[in-house]
Amino acid sequence: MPKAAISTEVLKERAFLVSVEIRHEPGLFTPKDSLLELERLAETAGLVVIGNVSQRLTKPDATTLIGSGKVAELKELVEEQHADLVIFDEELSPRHQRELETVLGEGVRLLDRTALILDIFAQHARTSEGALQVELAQLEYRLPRLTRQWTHLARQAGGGGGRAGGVGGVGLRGPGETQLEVDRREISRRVSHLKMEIEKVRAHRARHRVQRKRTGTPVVALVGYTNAGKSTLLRALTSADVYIADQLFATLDPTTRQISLPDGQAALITDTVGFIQKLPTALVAAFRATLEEISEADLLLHVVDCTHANACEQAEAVEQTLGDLHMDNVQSVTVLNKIDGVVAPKVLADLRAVYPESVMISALTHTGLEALLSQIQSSLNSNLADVELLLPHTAGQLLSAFHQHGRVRSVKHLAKGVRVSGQLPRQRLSDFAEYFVKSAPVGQSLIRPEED
Ligand SMILES: Nc1nc2c(ncn2[C@@H]2O[C@H](COP(=O)(O)OP(=O)(O)OP(=O)(O)O)[C@@H](O)[C@H]2O)c(=O)[nH]1
Ligand SMILES: [Mg+2]
Repeated sequence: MPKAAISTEVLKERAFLVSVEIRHEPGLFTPKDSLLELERLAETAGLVVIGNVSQRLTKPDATTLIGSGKVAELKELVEEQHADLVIFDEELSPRHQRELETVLGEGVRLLDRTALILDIFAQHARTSEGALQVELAQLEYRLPRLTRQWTHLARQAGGGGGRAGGVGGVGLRGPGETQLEVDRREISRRVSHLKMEIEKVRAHRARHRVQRKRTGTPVVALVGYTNAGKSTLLRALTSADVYIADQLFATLDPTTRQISLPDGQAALITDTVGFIQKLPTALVAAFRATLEEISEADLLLHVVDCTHANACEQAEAVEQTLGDLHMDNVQSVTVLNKIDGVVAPKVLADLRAVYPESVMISALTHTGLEALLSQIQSSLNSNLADVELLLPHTAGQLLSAFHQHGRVRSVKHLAKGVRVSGQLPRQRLSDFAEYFVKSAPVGQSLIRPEED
């Protein structure tokens, strides 16, 4: 029905994009590639992109970011092309936001990349946990940017679904300064409430993880750039009915399923939110409850879409985000996905040079999955060291940590302490160094065990 298709397109809001390049602060992506990504983000949010402008600067303008001449040009273009929104690829400070809104006038809404991503998150959050986290991130982002002109993209666009999509209901479009003050107080109260709720979810998840760890089942987490194929890989390995889509940030909430490794051992595999360049770490950290699933994993599978022209930059952005979140000490296997697609030989060669140990697969056609499972098994096994400890009775938390991070083989309660044998991940050995009975480097076994 072409008629219906045309009318939906007409109903879509029209977005004009602005790319800013600061000469001495080169990003991971070229401004052009970053702009292409912003266009995909805008489309994912349900907008139609009608044009763009770029600005190259030595340093950002304190008032309008792009300078008054460029702002005038932008205003003209926006009026000419009847844009409903202007979206900047760079983060706008609260001051930039205020000044630019004043110049652009009431009929045009102004967003930056972060606000756009938050809107997509709000549309895609499907669980109450996801919705809570998105709402908190949105409010924290908006609080310093609260202005009279502010309106919510999803609400304007006529829906935006989900509980988080409805957070505009706190009365952000106040008529004047007094109303703004009321709104600010209300939002601060809501932020405190959300933090408390998220803390409850986090504690619940932590308890659940401890229980899971007690069974000794290792956890493998899928990480990677958005749209890399993480959910497709989870489905290929477990037949889980997860949502897969050729759009950015299709997955927001973690899903965990069990897999069987070639030696019969079971492992749990978790799919979660993807990463993207230029996303402020503070914002990623708002997904704390979700991200803890990754930080507590025994192994990360870093999924890379090797058909993407920016595959190397995307992989680098993921590594950087993992570093910022202090998760780079968890061992990881790089998985080059989509090898059934058109892979540029140079991109593949570059990726292989950086990640020589990578495994090549196609999650779609199930190519290379057996090799991947063997790699998961050997990585999990090689990372564990056999240990025997004598923990003093006072070191209850170390015993819990052993249960949580390692595999406990036996526990014996003796007069002098608790004798535990099992396996620990190598990166955690130093936490227990004082109490080694076996497998400790000479001289480190400070407590001599009582004969059993
Ligand atoms: N050709 C090809 N396409 C794939 C492959 N794996 C995934 N895709 C496609 O890539 C797109 C994204 O897949 P998802 O599994 O949703 O990606 P994701 O990493 O979970 O993405 P987000 O949840 O949005 O971060 C979908 O259109 C998939 O069909 C593959 O091996 N080959
Ligand atoms: Mg996904």
